[in-house]
Amino acid sequence: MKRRRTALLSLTALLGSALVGLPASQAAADEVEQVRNGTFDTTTAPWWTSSNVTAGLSDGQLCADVPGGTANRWDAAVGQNDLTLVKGESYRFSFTAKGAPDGHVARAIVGLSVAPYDTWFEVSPQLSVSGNAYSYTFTSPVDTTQGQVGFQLGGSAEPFRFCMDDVSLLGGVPPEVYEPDTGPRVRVNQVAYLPAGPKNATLVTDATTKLPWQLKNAGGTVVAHGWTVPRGTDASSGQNVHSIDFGAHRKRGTGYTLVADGEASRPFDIGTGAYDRLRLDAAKYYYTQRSGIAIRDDLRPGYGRPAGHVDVAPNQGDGNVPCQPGVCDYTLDVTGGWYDAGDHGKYVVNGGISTWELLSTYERALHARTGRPAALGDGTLAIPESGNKVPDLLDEVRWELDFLLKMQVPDGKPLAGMAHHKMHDEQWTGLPLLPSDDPQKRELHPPSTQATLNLAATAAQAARLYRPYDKAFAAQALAAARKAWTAALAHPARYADPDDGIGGGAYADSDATDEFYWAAAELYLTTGEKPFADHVLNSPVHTADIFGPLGYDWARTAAAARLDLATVPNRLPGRDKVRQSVVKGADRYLATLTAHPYGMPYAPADNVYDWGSNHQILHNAVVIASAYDITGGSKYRDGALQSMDYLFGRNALNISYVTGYGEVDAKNQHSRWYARQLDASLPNPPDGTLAGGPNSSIQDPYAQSKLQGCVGQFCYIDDIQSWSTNEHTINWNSALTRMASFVADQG
Ligand code: 9MR
Repeated sequence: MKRRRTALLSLTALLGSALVGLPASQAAADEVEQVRNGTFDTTTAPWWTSSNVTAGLSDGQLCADVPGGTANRWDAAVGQNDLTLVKGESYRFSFTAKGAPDGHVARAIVGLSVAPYDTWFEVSPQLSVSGNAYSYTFTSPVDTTQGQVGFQLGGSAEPFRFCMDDVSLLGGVPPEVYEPDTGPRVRVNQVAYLPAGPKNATLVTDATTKLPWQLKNAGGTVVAHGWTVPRGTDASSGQNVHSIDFGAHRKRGTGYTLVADGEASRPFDIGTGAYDRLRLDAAKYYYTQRSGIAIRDDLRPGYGRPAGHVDVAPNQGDGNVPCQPGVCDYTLDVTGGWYDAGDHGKYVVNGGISTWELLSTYERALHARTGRPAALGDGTLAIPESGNKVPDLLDEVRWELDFLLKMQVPDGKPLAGMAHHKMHDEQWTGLPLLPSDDPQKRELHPPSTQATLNLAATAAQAARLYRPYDKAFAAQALAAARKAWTAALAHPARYADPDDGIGGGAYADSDATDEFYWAAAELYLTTGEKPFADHVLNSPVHTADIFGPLGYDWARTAAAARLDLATVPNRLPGRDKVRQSVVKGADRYLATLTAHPYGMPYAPADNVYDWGSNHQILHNAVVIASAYDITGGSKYRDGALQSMDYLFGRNALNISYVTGYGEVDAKNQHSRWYARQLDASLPNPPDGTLAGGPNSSIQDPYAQSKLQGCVGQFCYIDDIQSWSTNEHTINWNSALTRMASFVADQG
């Protein structure tokens, strides 16, 4: 309704720009309205609707009747085409919107009006009857005259009425300066320091000379004091920082604060209880990720939900899944397994590393000096299988292993014995969407060498660990592993297509030598057979320097082999060298940690934080922890413990990246069903869910709208729309489970 000025340049804007010190050229850019008739005073033209939507004027707004029963957001829409956007220019996208009844979602996008319909900015606010005003700033990644503003309204079972007004796309606005609220400048592990462990903190300050610090107990009494150590400018944050070491104070307690430079830290504990709880919570994450089974509310209060993908409409089910067109002529029952992340896809590659890491958590407990297998034993995780006399962690992982085995190409079919790379929806779905509400067709994607070797490695590892509990399953797993190994040798270079990223992630990897090494190592550890030992010994990966700054992950799996060869008892010739290589890797990560003013074993080249950096930090910590398991050297134990501080708040954003832990925690992780930020009737992720963390490449539009130009640690935002910095996944929580278990064992 309201009239807008175009080419607006107000005095306050000028003054404001002068105040924040923008260059004159930027301050003087004209703000130009791109949307035509966003105010709906006399007509709805030139706005279009999809054919199933009826729109008209109502009280100077555009109102649309949206049908129920469509599958995707874009199945019902209102929009305007032929908008011009200029690459690198910032736009303010604003509108008011209402929806009746309450609770429906509009996906508001700015994108390309023709195929491939790229989206440059999107938000999915939940609408209310009373209405809200929305305003966002983003920077266009392209030059185009075929831009579109769209309001996608489909995907609802029920019809609803949508009204909008004052739709504007204003070009030439100053890029938004997003200022995260980082709280007190004294940064601590907000969860807990172990009484006998290291205790370090970081102070953000302008001071360049040492400052006094005080440790106060919950009653405010000073119980320790000392001096900070100036550390200069920290590359990972761009901040001038000091470090504080208060490790000499060992008294247990809650509600401690650390005071320096006139600021008091967020409160923290000195104790062990939090890590006993975290070990369980991090592993309990997997039950609520299960596909193919109803989640029981009595076991996870607030998280009960119907079974997903069990052939009940609107699901198309996972019981009878065809391949993508032209890929195969059979269907497979691939029910079960864990959903990968905030999406409903199931991927063998990523399932593989996650399975390995959870099994390794269990296997470490069997062999390490501080290991306690009972801590994740029967009855610890509150899962349906608790009480069956099998360790709960093995029961949980079995849910995924059974799925991985189902992904193997059946005998008699082309590529028999290989594993399909992944299975997921044909198209990406919107948020929120419970697994049981996903209407998309599910498809198997081509088999790959990497998926096949992930299956071989994890099934071989499973064979040795489940043998005491289920001989038949152990034998089945080993047979599947051998078959997969043989198939991979016959097809050593069938890689997943890096462009196969519609409806699910690509998980592409163009090097399988590390997966061959890993599968051979697991087969050797389980069978002791010479051909597998020979493959390990002849692999160039066996002697390669594999503990680089980035750390291992789903695509770089050599460390899985090296760590297991070093820590699981075996008679591999030259095993001492293998153990030394792990200790050498740990020494390097310790050196990184010691040099880092935030005390973490992660300093990627050019300060480029990787997708899921939080788990890379944990993985580097796993190498340090393994060096402790190998040598018993206390510096490795302390380094592994200190690595956790960053994740729990000793960081530039002063946030704990684990839901439910720390005074300020990440809790809006990108997820289709823990989507409380979009729908108040849904939960946040369960306690113990790790957020991906800072990602310098900020691939999602929401992060791009807020974090452009961010430095390292700042490339993160706790918003459900930020899938590139704030998702949760099975392969990140496995790293958390692995380290939480190590830390709990040191208490
Ligand atoms: O974690 C994955 C990251 O390493 C890749 O670079 C990225 C792009 O392929 O995909 C990430 O994994 C996502 C997957 O593709 C789909 N499910 C959610 C995963 C976590 O964001």
